[in-house]
Amino acid sequence: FSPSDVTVIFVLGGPGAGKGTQCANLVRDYSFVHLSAGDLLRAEQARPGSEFGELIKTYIREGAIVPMEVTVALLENAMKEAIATQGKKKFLIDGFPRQMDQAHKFEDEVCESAFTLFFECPEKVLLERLLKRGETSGREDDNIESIKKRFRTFEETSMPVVDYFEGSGKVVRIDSTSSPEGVYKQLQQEIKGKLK
Ligand code: UP5
Ligand code: MG
Repeated sequence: FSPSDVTVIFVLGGPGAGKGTQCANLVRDYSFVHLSAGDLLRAEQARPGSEFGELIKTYIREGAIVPMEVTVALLENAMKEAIATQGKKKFLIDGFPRQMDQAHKFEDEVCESAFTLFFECPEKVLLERLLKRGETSGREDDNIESIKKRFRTFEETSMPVVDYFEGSGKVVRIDSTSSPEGVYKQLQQEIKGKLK
């Protein structure tokens, strides 16, 4: 596909900030395709015969960032498939890019982002949410050891990506501490006028 044909919005925020929850709202009310890099990695990990299964599992449990070639290929394939099967061209790319080199690779080789939605929330709140979800999620990284590592990776490696886009005035910040409904109201206010 041609980069000029598609719109990409990056969705970033700490672990448990509500990226997936709010993307689901946007998909319901606007014509977006939601692609969560984490969900794509988990699906690839579970796919029988995947050569990356073990590697992905280890990285996710350690809260580390999977080598970007794997993630960018999964995202690009999913974009191509959505365009081919649904004719949709507006993408919410959730949980990516979470390292500077990924941001450059994606914007150089796939498509430049229109802007980044950034969900801000204190770690204390995130921890509560993730531990609660961990009771039922079955996610290998919803345990206290993995959560602490995810927080560190987010602060050290992913926040610089947010700062970078902030530098070019391309970040929409949303406080995601309140209820899911409250956050969504604020989100809709902030992006009014930004959506074609
Ligand atoms: N919840 C949501 N909003 C709430 C609110 N306002 N009030 C109260 N509760 C709220 O929400 C998390 C939980 O909180 C849910 O139970 C929800 O009901 C509740 P969710 O919407 O799932 O938050 P989200 O930000 O999507 O949290 P998630 O856990 O998915 O974030 P992560 O960034 O940690 O996970 P992700 O799946 O993106 O990545 C997982 C791992 O994959 C990474 O750690 C990494 O190892 C790997 N990865 C890569 O290597 N490369 C990538 O590019 C992407 C991922
Ligand atoms: Mg998520």
